[in-house]
Amino acid sequence: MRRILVIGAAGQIGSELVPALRKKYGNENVIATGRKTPLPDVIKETGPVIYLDAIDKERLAQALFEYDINTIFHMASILSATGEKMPQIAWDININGLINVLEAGRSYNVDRIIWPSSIAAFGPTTPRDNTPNTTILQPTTIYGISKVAGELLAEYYYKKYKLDVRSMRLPGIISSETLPGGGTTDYAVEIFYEAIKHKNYTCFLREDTILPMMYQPDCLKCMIDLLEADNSRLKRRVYNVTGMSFSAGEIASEIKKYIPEFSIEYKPDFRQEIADSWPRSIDDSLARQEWDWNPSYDLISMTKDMIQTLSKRLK
Ligand code: AKB
Repeated sequence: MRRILVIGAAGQIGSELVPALRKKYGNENVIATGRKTPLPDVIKETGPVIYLDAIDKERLAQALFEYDINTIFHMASILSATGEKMPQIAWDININGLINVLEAGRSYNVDRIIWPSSIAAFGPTTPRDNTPNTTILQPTTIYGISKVAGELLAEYYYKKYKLDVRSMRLPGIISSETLPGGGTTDYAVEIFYEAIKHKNYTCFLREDTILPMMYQPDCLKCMIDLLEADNSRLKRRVYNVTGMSFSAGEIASEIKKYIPEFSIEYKPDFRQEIADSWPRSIDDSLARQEWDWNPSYDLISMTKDMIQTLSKRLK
C-alpha cells in the first residue's frame, strides 16, 4: 500500500495532484503539505494536511516517521523567473530542499521519490528542435542549474544508495485550477484568464516564441504513470516529456476562435531571454518506449477544454 507525502501541495501541479492521488490511493494515504500558500479547501476537507518546510530536516523526518511514508512527490520549487530575482533563495529551496528529501528518504526506507525536473535544464547550447533526452545541459538560469544538479543527484542516489528516484523534465504546464507563479511559461495560463475576463492580454514574450507545453490532465497522468512504471524497464532516472509546442501567436489565434474580440499585444521583458534559451520542441521517445508515456491533449483540444472550464468558473 502506498503512503504518499506530497511536498508543495498548494502549487499549480500539487493542488490537482493531491486529489488525483487520493482518488487512486485513498484519501487517508495521501498527506498534503504546505508552507506559505494556503491549501485549497478540497485538499483540506478530504484528507490529512500538515505544515512542512522541506528545508527543515527534522520536521521532514518526523513527517515520514509519523505518517509511515513510503512514497514522496517533491513538488516544491522556485521557478525560472522568480529564481532570477533571488538566485540564492532559489538554490536553497530547490537544492537543499531536494537533498533533505533524498537523505530523509534514504534513512526512512522510502521506496519511491518523484521529483520533477524541467525543460529549464537545457540551455542555449542545446539543440532547440526535437531536443533529445541525452544532450548538452548548460542552462543559464539558477532554476535550470538547480534542475541539472537535481537530475545528477537523482542518478547518484539511485546508483549509490538504490534510492528509487524518478524524474521527468516538465515543459510549461497549462491548468485551470491554480495559477502558476514565477515561471517563464506562465503566459500560456494567464492568457486564458485575461481573454475571458478582459478580452485582451499583454504578453511578456514575443509573438514568435515557441515553447513546449503540456495540459494538466496529461501532467497528472505523467506523474502517476512514472510512479507506477516497472523499474526493470527504466534505463535512466530522468525523462524528457512533452504534450505540444506552440508560439504565443498560435495560442492567441486559437483563443480567438472562441473569443473573436480578443486582442493581444507583445511587450517582451527579461523572461524573453530565458525562453530563448529553452528548446522549441522535445523528443520524448524514450519515455514512450520505457514507460508508455502517451499524452492526449494538443493545442486545439487543450484550448477548447480550458475555455469551457474557465468560462464556467469565472462567470
Ligand atoms: C518555468 O517557466 O519556470 C516552469 C518550467 C518550464 O519549469 N514552468
